[in-house]
Amino acid sequence: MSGTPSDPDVKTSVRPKTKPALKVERPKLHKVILVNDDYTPRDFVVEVLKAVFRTSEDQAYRIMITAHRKGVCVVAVYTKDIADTKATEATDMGKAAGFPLMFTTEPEE
Ligand code: TYC
Repeated sequence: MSGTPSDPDVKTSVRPKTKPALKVERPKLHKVILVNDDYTPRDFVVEVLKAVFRTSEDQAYRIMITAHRKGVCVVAVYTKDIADTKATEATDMGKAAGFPLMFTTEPEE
């Protein structure tokens, strides 16, 4: 049939494989790190983790107890803006309640 794919006169076009003008780079991810202290109640840490990082109760407890035992625990990774915003928001929740709870950020390797 004329003009159909089976018509030997209709050639399938081949797109030239050219390099993109700019490399598309993945944004570097930043870790949010929970730091242990001697004063913030465990339950409060768990509530902050659930509220700011949207973790389950179980996951929040595991993160809290890891920081409690080892000194620090990676909570999650995000692009830099989101990691910094969440670390500040979570640290401020501790401050507002009178606790020295601290979250920091650092770039992933
Ligand atoms: N160490 C605190 C306590 O015994 C609990 C705690 C855990 C605080 C983790 C901060 O990042 C933290 N009450």
